Amino acid sequence: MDKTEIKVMKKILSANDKIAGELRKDLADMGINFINLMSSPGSGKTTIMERTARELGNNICVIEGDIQTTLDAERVAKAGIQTYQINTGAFGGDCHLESAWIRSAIDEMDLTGIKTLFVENIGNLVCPAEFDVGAHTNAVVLSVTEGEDKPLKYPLAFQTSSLCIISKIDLLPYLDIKIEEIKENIKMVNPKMKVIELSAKTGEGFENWINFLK
Ligand SMILES: Nc1nc2c(ncn2[C@@H]2O[C@H](COP(=O)(O)OP(=O)(O)O)[C@@H](O)[C@H]2O)c(=O)[nH]1
Ligand SMILES: [Mg+2]
Repeated sequence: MDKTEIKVMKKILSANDKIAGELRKDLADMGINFINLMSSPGSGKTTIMERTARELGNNICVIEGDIQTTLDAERVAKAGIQTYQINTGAFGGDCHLESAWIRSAIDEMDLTGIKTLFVENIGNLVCPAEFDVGAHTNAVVLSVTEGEDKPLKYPLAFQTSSLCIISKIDLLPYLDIKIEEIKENIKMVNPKMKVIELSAKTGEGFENWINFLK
């Protein structure tokens, strides 16, 4: 019984990985950089997307992943860029996005002139890290309100990412959190991680993210 379950899971993941690999190559051939943002709910992904859209304009587009609602897509669309919402509620409420769904989404989008495609993955620090969506860069967002220990508790999201955005740094004066300890914990699970500290609210440090994208 156990063996059958493992076999099925492997099959799903290998099918996902195959499509992810093709997607990564196809987008690179089209000159499009694909960045997958992962984090727990509320760490500031959509706010980062809104500010990025206002700063970089319409050569970027966003696929929003949520179990329910088009709220995030509506927010980012208001910032003036093409958005597409994937809701997993209709097909079982999955807590992650898969590469085949990204493929279907981009087939319906107009990628003319697009330089960067973002995916805002479903808010959750566990499942999205298990599924390769075909991105060239996985980025994990960790807000300063979440605690120093999260990289240690949810290592996979940090190990499958090459960039960590430490967000909401404008809140540091009001918190007891030690940002150096967050960074030490990030380095402990992923010594190669690039770290950018920013506030999408005040714009502090945001230029480092924009420079990274350019
Ligand atoms: N103080 C502060 N609040 C922020 C910042 N970024 C996002 N927020 C707030 O945090 C909440 C969740 O942000 P949202 O972008 O929806 O997070 P998401 O669930 O990761 O997409 C909202 O109330 C935002 O206004 C920030 O840099 N500083
Ligand atoms: Mg969001």
